Amino acid sequence: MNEKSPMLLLGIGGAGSAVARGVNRAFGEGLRFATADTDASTGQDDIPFYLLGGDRLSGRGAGGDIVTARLATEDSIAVIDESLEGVRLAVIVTCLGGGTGCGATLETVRHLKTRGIPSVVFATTPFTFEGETRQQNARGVMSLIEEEASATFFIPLDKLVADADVMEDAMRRAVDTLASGVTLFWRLVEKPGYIKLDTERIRHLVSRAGRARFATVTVQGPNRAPDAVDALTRAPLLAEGSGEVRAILCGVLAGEDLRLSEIGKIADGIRTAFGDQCVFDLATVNDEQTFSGRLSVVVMLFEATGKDESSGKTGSAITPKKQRKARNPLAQGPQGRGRFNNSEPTVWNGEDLDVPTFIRRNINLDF
Ligand SMILES: Nc1nc2c(ncn2[C@@H]2O[C@H](COP(=O)(O)OP(=O)(O)OP(=O)(O)O)[C@@H](O)[C@H]2O)c(=O)[nH]1
Ligand SMILES: [Mg+2]
Repeated sequence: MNEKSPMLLLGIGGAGSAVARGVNRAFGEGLRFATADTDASTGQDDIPFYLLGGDRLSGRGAGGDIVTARLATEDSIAVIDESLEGVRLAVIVTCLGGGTGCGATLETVRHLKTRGIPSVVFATTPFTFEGETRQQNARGVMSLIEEEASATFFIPLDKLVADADVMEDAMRRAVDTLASGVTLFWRLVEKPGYIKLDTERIRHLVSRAGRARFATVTVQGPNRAPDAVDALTRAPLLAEGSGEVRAILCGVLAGEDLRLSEIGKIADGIRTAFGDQCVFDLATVNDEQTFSGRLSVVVMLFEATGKDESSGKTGSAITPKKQRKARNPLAQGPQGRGRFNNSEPTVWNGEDLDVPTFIRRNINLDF
Protein backbone atom coordinates (compact mmCIF):
# COMPACT_ATOMS: atom_id res chain seq x y z
CA MET A 1 0.00 0.00 0.00
CA ASN A 2 1.45 3.34 -1.05
CA GLU A 3 0.27 5.70 1.69
CA LYS A 4 2.05 8.69 0.15
CA SER A 5 0.49 8.60 -3.32
CA PRO A 6 -1.54 11.75 -4.04
CA MET A 7 -4.15 9.52 -5.74
CA LEU A 8 -6.58 7.33 -3.81
CA LEU A 9 -8.50 4.38 -5.24
CA LEU A 10 -11.80 3.88 -3.43
CA GLY A 11 -14.13 0.92 -4.05
CA ILE A 12 -17.75 1.51 -2.99
CA GLY A 13 -20.51 -1.05 -2.33
CA GLY A 14 -20.26 -4.86 -2.45
CA ALA A 15 -19.42 -5.37 -6.13
CA GLY A 16 -17.61 -2.01 -6.39
CA SER A 17 -15.27 -3.06 -3.57
CA ALA A 18 -14.74 -6.52 -5.13
CA VAL A 19 -13.89 -4.99 -8.51
CA ALA A 20 -11.57 -2.45 -6.87
CA ARG A 21 -9.77 -5.30 -5.07
CA GLY A 22 -9.34 -7.01 -8.46
CA VAL A 23 -7.97 -3.78 -9.94
CA ASN A 24 -5.54 -3.50 -7.04
CA ARG A 25 -4.38 -7.10 -7.57
CA ALA A 26 -4.02 -6.53 -11.33
CA PHE A 27 -1.81 -3.51 -10.70
CA GLY A 28 0.27 -5.69 -8.47
CA GLU A 29 2.31 -3.04 -6.72
CA GLY A 30 0.04 -1.70 -4.02
CA LEU A 31 -2.07 1.30 -4.86
CA ARG A 32 -3.21 3.70 -2.17
CA PHE A 33 -6.48 1.93 -1.75
CA ALA A 34 -9.57 1.61 0.47
CA THR A 35 -13.08 0.18 0.28
CA ALA A 36 -16.36 1.39 1.76
CA ASP A 37 -19.75 -0.26 2.13
CA THR A 38 -22.85 -0.26 4.31
CA ASP A 39 -22.37 -4.04 4.58
CA ALA A 40 -19.74 -5.00 7.16
CA SER A 41 -19.02 -8.33 5.43
CA THR A 42 -17.28 -6.45 2.57
CA GLY A 43 -14.38 -5.56 4.90
CA GLN A 44 -11.24 -7.65 4.43
CA ASP A 45 -7.99 -7.89 6.31
CA ASP A 46 -5.12 -5.67 5.19
CA ILE A 47 -7.26 -3.30 3.12
CA PRO A 48 -8.59 -0.21 4.91
CA PHE A 49 -12.38 -0.56 5.07
CA TYR A 50 -14.91 2.12 6.02
CA LEU A 51 -18.29 1.01 7.29
CA LEU A 52 -20.90 3.51 6.13
CA GLY A 53 -24.13 4.09 8.07
CA GLY A 54 -22.78 2.41 11.19
CA ASP A 55 -25.45 3.53 13.68
CA ARG A 56 -28.32 3.48 11.23
CA LEU A 57 -27.68 0.14 9.49
CA SER A 58 -25.40 -1.72 11.92
CA GLY A 59 -23.41 -3.18 9.03
CA ARG A 60 -26.36 -4.97 7.42
CA GLY A 61 -26.20 -3.22 4.03
CA ALA A 62 -28.79 -1.03 2.29
CA GLY A 63 -30.82 -3.89 0.80
CA GLY A 64 -31.05 -2.28 -2.62
CA ASP A 65 -32.50 0.97 -1.26
CA ILE A 66 -30.74 4.06 -2.62
CA VAL A 67 -32.38 6.49 -0.19
CA THR A 68 -31.35 4.40 2.83
CA ALA A 69 -27.80 4.22 1.47
CA ARG A 70 -27.68 7.97 0.85
CA LEU A 71 -28.92 8.87 4.32
CA ALA A 72 -26.64 6.32 5.97
CA THR A 73 -23.64 7.64 4.05
CA GLU A 74 -24.51 11.26 4.72
CA ASP A 75 -24.53 10.50 8.48
CA SER A 76 -21.22 8.73 8.54
CA ILE A 77 -19.16 9.98 5.61
CA ALA A 78 -16.58 11.62 7.89
CA VAL A 79 -15.18 8.12 8.57
CA ILE A 80 -13.35 8.27 5.23
CA ASP A 81 -11.56 11.50 6.12
CA GLU A 82 -8.67 9.66 7.72
CA SER A 83 -7.84 8.21 4.29
CA LEU A 84 -7.79 11.62 2.58
CA GLU A 85 -4.59 13.08 4.00
CA GLY A 86 -2.62 14.55 1.07
CA VAL A 87 -5.03 13.15 -1.55
CA ARG A 88 -5.20 15.33 -4.71
CA LEU A 89 -7.34 13.02 -6.84
CA ALA A 90 -9.81 10.27 -5.90
CA VAL A 91 -10.55 7.46 -8.35
CA ILE A 92 -13.77 5.68 -7.44
CA VAL A 93 -14.85 2.25 -8.61
CA THR A 94 -18.50 1.36 -8.13
CA CYS A 95 -21.14 -0.94 -9.61
CA LEU A 96 -24.50 0.79 -10.05
CA GLY A 97 -27.68 -1.22 -9.57
CA GLY A 98 -27.86 -1.84 -5.81
CA GLY A 99 -28.48 0.62 -2.98
CA THR A 100 -24.94 1.35 -1.77
CA GLY A 101 -23.20 1.47 -5.15
CA CYS A 102 -25.72 4.10 -6.23
CA GLY A 103 -26.47 6.07 -3.05
CA ALA A 104 -23.13 5.96 -1.26
CA THR A 105 -21.19 6.85 -4.41
CA LEU A 106 -23.23 10.00 -4.86
CA GLU A 107 -22.75 11.12 -1.24
CA THR A 108 -19.05 10.23 -1.23
CA VAL A 109 -18.32 12.19 -4.40
CA ARG A 110 -20.27 15.12 -2.96
CA HIS A 111 -18.20 14.95 0.24
CA LEU A 112 -14.93 14.79 -1.68
CA LYS A 113 -15.99 17.85 -3.62
CA THR A 114 -16.57 19.82 -0.42
CA ARG A 115 -13.04 18.80 0.62
CA GLY A 116 -11.71 20.18 -2.70
CA ILE A 117 -10.78 16.72 -4.01
CA PRO A 118 -11.80 16.05 -7.62
CA SER A 119 -13.07 12.55 -8.30
CA VAL A 120 -13.01 10.34 -11.35
CA VAL A 121 -15.79 7.74 -11.15
CA PHE A 122 -15.64 4.41 -12.98
CA ALA A 123 -19.16 2.98 -12.63
CA THR A 124 -20.53 -0.14 -14.26
CA THR A 125 -24.23 -0.21 -15.16
CA PRO A 126 -26.19 -3.46 -14.75
CA PHE A 127 -26.47 -6.29 -17.25
CA THR A 128 -29.75 -6.12 -19.21
CA PHE A 129 -30.72 -9.49 -17.73
CA GLU A 130 -30.69 -8.00 -14.20
CA GLY A 131 -34.05 -6.38 -14.93
CA GLU A 132 -35.65 -2.97 -14.92
CA THR A 133 -35.42 -2.15 -11.18
CA ARG A 134 -31.63 -2.26 -11.13
CA GLN A 135 -31.44 -0.42 -14.46
CA GLN A 136 -33.72 2.28 -13.04
CA ASN A 137 -31.61 2.53 -9.87
CA ALA A 138 -28.55 3.12 -12.04
CA ARG A 139 -30.23 5.58 -14.41
CA GLY A 140 -31.66 7.53 -11.47
CA VAL A 141 -28.27 8.45 -10.03
CA MET A 142 -26.10 8.74 -13.12
CA SER A 143 -26.83 12.40 -13.82
CA LEU A 144 -26.60 13.25 -10.09
CA ILE A 145 -23.18 11.63 -9.82
CA GLU A 146 -22.19 13.40 -13.01
CA GLU A 147 -22.99 16.77 -11.47
CA GLU A 148 -20.75 16.16 -8.46
CA ALA A 149 -17.85 14.25 -10.02
CA SER A 150 -15.14 15.74 -12.20
CA ALA A 151 -15.20 12.90 -14.70
CA THR A 152 -17.48 9.87 -15.00
CA PHE A 153 -17.03 6.67 -16.94
CA PHE A 154 -20.35 4.79 -17.11
CA ILE A 155 -19.58 1.36 -18.46
CA PRO A 156 -22.42 -1.03 -19.35
CA LEU A 157 -21.52 -4.53 -18.08
CA ASP A 158 -23.06 -5.94 -21.29
CA LYS A 159 -20.38 -4.13 -23.31
CA LEU A 160 -17.58 -4.63 -20.84
CA VAL A 161 -17.68 -8.42 -20.96
CA ALA A 162 -18.37 -8.38 -24.72
CA ASP A 163 -18.71 -11.94 -26.05
CA ALA A 164 -17.55 -13.88 -22.98
CA ASP A 165 -19.54 -17.06 -22.51
CA VAL A 166 -18.80 -18.35 -19.01
CA MET A 167 -19.71 -16.01 -16.13
CA GLU A 168 -16.33 -16.48 -14.44
CA ASP A 169 -14.49 -15.43 -17.64
CA ALA A 170 -16.86 -12.51 -18.08
CA MET A 171 -16.12 -11.14 -14.62
CA ARG A 172 -12.37 -11.66 -15.02
CA ARG A 173 -12.49 -9.79 -18.31
CA ALA A 174 -14.54 -7.00 -16.73
CA VAL A 175 -11.96 -6.54 -13.96
CA ASP A 176 -9.00 -6.68 -16.41
CA THR A 177 -10.51 -4.05 -18.69
CA LEU A 178 -11.49 -1.80 -15.81
CA ALA A 179 -8.03 -2.21 -14.30
CA SER A 180 -6.35 -0.96 -17.47
CA GLY A 181 -8.40 2.26 -17.37
CA VAL A 182 -8.47 2.80 -13.62
CA THR A 183 -4.73 2.24 -13.11
CA LEU A 184 -3.64 4.35 -16.08
CA PHE A 185 -3.27 7.40 -13.82
CA TRP A 186 -0.89 5.58 -11.44
CA ARG A 187 1.10 4.02 -14.27
CA LEU A 188 1.57 7.40 -15.94
CA VAL A 189 2.86 8.90 -12.72
CA GLU A 190 4.85 5.99 -11.32
CA LYS A 191 6.45 4.57 -14.49
CA PRO A 192 6.85 7.60 -16.74
CA GLY A 193 8.30 7.07 -20.21
CA TYR A 194 9.50 9.65 -22.74
CA ILE A 195 6.41 11.82 -22.37
CA LYS A 196 5.38 12.39 -18.77
CA LEU A 197 2.20 13.44 -16.94
CA ASP A 198 2.27 14.19 -13.22
CA THR A 199 -0.63 14.09 -10.76
CA GLU A 200 -1.30 17.83 -11.01
CA ARG A 201 -1.48 17.64 -14.80
CA ILE A 202 -3.88 14.69 -14.58
CA ARG A 203 -5.92 16.51 -11.94
CA HIS A 204 -6.16 19.52 -14.25
CA LEU A 205 -7.08 17.34 -17.20
CA VAL A 206 -9.94 15.56 -15.42
CA SER A 207 -11.30 18.65 -13.64
CA ARG A 208 -14.60 19.50 -15.35
CA ALA A 209 -13.97 16.70 -17.83
CA GLY A 210 -17.57 15.44 -17.72
CA ARG A 211 -18.83 12.16 -19.09
CA ALA A 212 -16.12 10.00 -20.55
CA ARG A 213 -15.44 6.70 -22.32
CA PHE A 214 -12.35 4.58 -22.37
CA ALA A 215 -11.01 1.49 -24.08
CA THR A 216 -7.76 -0.36 -24.10
CA VAL A 217 -5.96 -2.72 -26.44
CA THR A 218 -2.76 -4.77 -26.14
CA VAL A 219 -0.89 -5.80 -29.29
CA GLN A 220 2.44 -7.21 -30.39
CA GLY A 221 4.26 -7.86 -33.68
CA PRO A 222 5.81 -5.67 -36.38
CA ASN A 223 2.63 -3.64 -37.03
CA ARG A 224 1.61 -3.16 -33.44
CA ALA A 225 1.05 0.64 -33.64
CA PRO A 226 -1.38 0.61 -36.63
CA ASP A 227 -2.99 -2.57 -35.24
CA ALA A 228 -3.66 -0.81 -31.93
CA VAL A 229 -5.21 2.20 -33.65
CA ASP A 230 -7.34 -0.04 -35.84
CA ALA A 231 -8.65 -2.04 -32.86
CA LEU A 232 -9.42 1.11 -30.86
CA THR A 233 -11.37 2.73 -33.67
CA ARG A 234 -13.64 -0.34 -33.63
CA ALA A 235 -13.85 -0.70 -29.82
CA PRO A 236 -17.48 -0.96 -28.62
CA LEU A 237 -16.62 0.91 -25.40
CA LEU A 238 -15.61 4.00 -27.39
CA ALA A 239 -18.65 3.99 -29.66
CA GLU A 240 -21.93 5.80 -28.97
CA GLY A 241 -21.00 8.74 -26.81
CA SER A 242 -23.69 11.20 -25.84
CA GLY A 243 -21.72 14.33 -26.68
CA GLU A 244 -18.92 15.82 -28.70
CA VAL A 245 -15.39 14.77 -27.70
CA ARG A 246 -13.71 17.73 -25.95
CA ALA A 247 -10.44 16.17 -24.83
CA ILE A 248 -8.48 12.97 -25.41
CA LEU A 249 -6.02 11.32 -23.06
CA CYS A 250 -3.94 8.64 -24.73
CA GLY A 251 -1.58 6.45 -22.72
CA VAL A 252 1.00 4.34 -24.57
CA LEU A 253 2.38 1.59 -22.33
CA ALA A 254 5.36 -0.45 -23.48
CA GLY A 255 8.76 -1.88 -22.65
CA GLU A 256 12.13 -0.52 -23.66
CA ASP A 257 11.60 -1.32 -27.35
CA LEU A 258 8.97 1.42 -27.87
CA ARG A 259 9.90 3.40 -30.98
CA LEU A 260 9.29 7.10 -31.55
CA SER A 261 7.70 6.34 -34.91
CA GLU A 262 5.16 4.13 -33.11
CA ILE A 263 4.19 6.96 -30.75
CA GLY A 264 3.73 9.21 -33.79
CA LYS A 265 1.54 6.70 -35.61
CA ILE A 266 -0.63 6.15 -32.54
CA ALA A 267 -1.03 9.87 -31.85
CA ASP A 268 -1.96 10.63 -35.48
CA GLY A 269 -4.31 7.65 -35.75
CA ILE A 270 -6.19 8.41 -32.51
CA ARG A 271 -6.57 12.11 -33.32
CA THR A 272 -7.84 11.35 -36.81
CA ALA A 273 -10.31 8.79 -35.50
CA PHE A 274 -11.69 10.65 -32.46
CA GLY A 275 -11.16 14.39 -32.92
CA ASP A 276 -8.28 16.34 -34.40
CA GLN A 277 -9.61 19.68 -33.14
CA CYS A 278 -9.87 18.85 -29.44
CA VAL A 279 -7.40 18.94 -26.56
CA PHE A 280 -5.04 15.99 -26.92
CA ASP A 281 -2.73 14.72 -24.20
CA LEU A 282 -0.42 11.79 -24.83
CA ALA A 283 1.90 10.22 -22.31
CA THR A 284 4.00 7.08 -22.30
CA VAL A 285 4.68 4.46 -19.64
CA ASN A 286 7.96 2.59 -19.69
CA ASP A 287 7.50 -0.72 -17.88
CA GLU A 288 9.76 -3.43 -19.29
CA GLN A 289 8.66 -6.00 -16.73
CA THR A 290 4.95 -5.78 -17.55
CA PHE A 291 4.93 -4.90 -21.25
CA SER A 292 8.13 -6.42 -22.66
CA GLY A 293 7.61 -6.88 -26.43
CA ARG A 294 3.99 -5.77 -26.13
CA LEU A 295 2.29 -2.44 -26.58
CA SER A 296 -0.81 -1.35 -24.69
CA VAL A 297 -2.79 1.74 -25.59
CA VAL A 298 -5.46 3.23 -23.33
CA VAL A 299 -7.67 5.92 -24.85
CA MET A 300 -9.96 8.13 -22.75
CA LEU A 301 -12.43 10.40 -24.51
CA PHE A 302 -13.88 13.24 -22.44
CA GLU A 303 -17.12 14.69 -23.75
CA ALA A 304 -18.30 18.25 -23.83
CA THR A 305 -20.84 18.83 -21.06
CA GLY A 306 -22.95 21.68 -19.73
CA LYS A 307 -20.49 22.24 -16.87
CA ASP A 308 -19.69 25.86 -16.14
CA GLU A 309 -16.17 26.30 -17.50
CA SER A 310 -16.02 30.02 -16.78
CA SER A 311 -16.50 29.88 -13.00
CA GLY A 312 -13.53 27.60 -12.48
CA LYS A 313 -15.69 25.53 -10.12
CA THR A 314 -16.03 21.85 -10.71
CA GLY A 315 -19.37 20.27 -11.30
CA SER A 316 -21.59 23.34 -11.47
CA ALA A 317 -23.87 22.40 -14.31
CA ILE A 318 -25.69 25.27 -16.02
CA THR A 319 -29.40 24.63 -15.65
CA PRO A 320 -31.87 26.54 -17.84
CA LYS A 321 -32.87 28.53 -14.71
CA LYS A 322 -29.26 29.51 -13.96
CA GLN A 323 -28.77 30.40 -17.62
CA ARG A 324 -31.78 32.73 -17.52
CA LYS A 325 -30.51 34.35 -14.34
CA ALA A 326 -27.02 34.76 -15.77
CA ARG A 327 -28.43 36.35 -18.91
CA ASN A 328 -30.75 38.68 -16.99
CA PRO A 329 -28.62 41.23 -15.10
CA LEU A 330 -31.66 42.93 -13.55
CA ALA A 331 -33.04 39.83 -11.86
CA GLN A 332 -30.95 40.22 -8.72
CA GLY A 333 -31.68 39.66 -5.02
CA PRO A 334 -34.06 37.19 -3.44
CA GLN A 335 -37.21 39.07 -4.46
CA GLY A 336 -35.74 40.89 -7.44
CA ARG A 337 -36.03 44.23 -5.51
CA GLY A 338 -32.55 45.39 -6.59
CA ARG A 339 -31.59 48.71 -4.86
CA PHE A 340 -35.00 48.79 -3.05
CA ASN A 341 -34.03 45.64 -1.15
CA ASN A 342 -33.68 47.40 2.24
CA SER A 343 -36.53 49.94 1.93
CA GLU A 344 -40.20 49.77 2.93
CA PRO A 345 -42.12 48.11 0.06
CA THR A 346 -44.71 50.11 -1.90
CA VAL A 347 -47.53 47.57 -1.96
CA TRP A 348 -50.58 48.15 -4.17
CA ASN A 349 -53.24 45.52 -4.91
CA GLY A 350 -50.98 42.92 -3.26
CA GLU A 351 -48.05 43.69 -5.58
CA ASP A 352 -44.68 45.20 -4.54
CA LEU A 353 -44.29 48.10 -7.01
CA ASP A 354 -40.56 48.45 -6.21
CA VAL A 355 -40.06 45.15 -8.02
CA PRO A 356 -39.94 45.71 -11.79
CA THR A 357 -43.10 44.56 -13.61
CA PHE A 358 -41.31 41.98 -15.77
CA ILE A 359 -40.07 40.23 -12.64
CA ARG A 360 -43.44 40.46 -10.82
CA ARG A 361 -45.16 38.95 -13.86
CA ASN A 362 -42.41 36.36 -14.35
CA ILE A 363 -41.68 37.55 -17.88
CA ASN A 364 -38.30 36.37 -19.20
CA LEU A 365 -36.43 39.09 -21.12
CA ASP A 366 -33.96 37.49 -23.49
CA PHE A 367 -31.10 39.98 -23.58
N1 LIG B 1 -18.28 -6.74 -12.13
C1 LIG B 1 -19.13 -7.30 -11.22
N2 LIG B 1 -20.31 -6.72 -11.03
C2 LIG B 1 -21.17 -7.28 -10.14
C3 LIG B 1 -20.85 -8.44 -9.39
N3 LIG B 1 -21.91 -8.72 -8.57
C4 LIG B 1 -22.82 -7.75 -8.80
N4 LIG B 1 -22.39 -6.90 -9.75
C5 LIG B 1 -23.05 -5.67 -10.24
O1 LIG B 1 -23.10 -4.76 -9.15
C6 LIG B 1 -24.38 -4.18 -9.04
C7 LIG B 1 -24.59 -3.77 -7.60
O2 LIG B 1 -24.72 -4.91 -6.77
P1 LIG B 1 -24.15 -4.98 -5.30
O3 LIG B 1 -22.72 -4.58 -5.27
O4 LIG B 1 -24.49 -6.32 -4.78
O5 LIG B 1 -25.00 -3.86 -4.54
P2 LIG B 1 -24.47 -2.83 -3.45
O6 LIG B 1 -23.87 -1.66 -4.12
O7 LIG B 1 -23.63 -3.54 -2.44
O8 LIG B 1 -25.84 -2.33 -2.80
P3 LIG B 1 -26.71 -2.94 -1.57
O9 LIG B 1 -26.21 -4.33 -1.32
O10 LIG B 1 -28.10 -2.87 -2.09
O11 LIG B 1 -26.46 -2.02 -0.44
C8 LIG B 1 -25.30 -5.26 -9.59
O12 LIG B 1 -26.50 -4.72 -10.07
C9 LIG B 1 -24.46 -5.88 -10.70
O13 LIG B 1 -24.64 -5.15 -11.91
C10 LIG B 1 -19.56 -9.04 -9.60
O14 LIG B 1 -19.20 -10.04 -8.99
N5 LIG B 1 -18.74 -8.42 -10.52
MG1 LIG C 1 -24.28 -4.93 -0.90
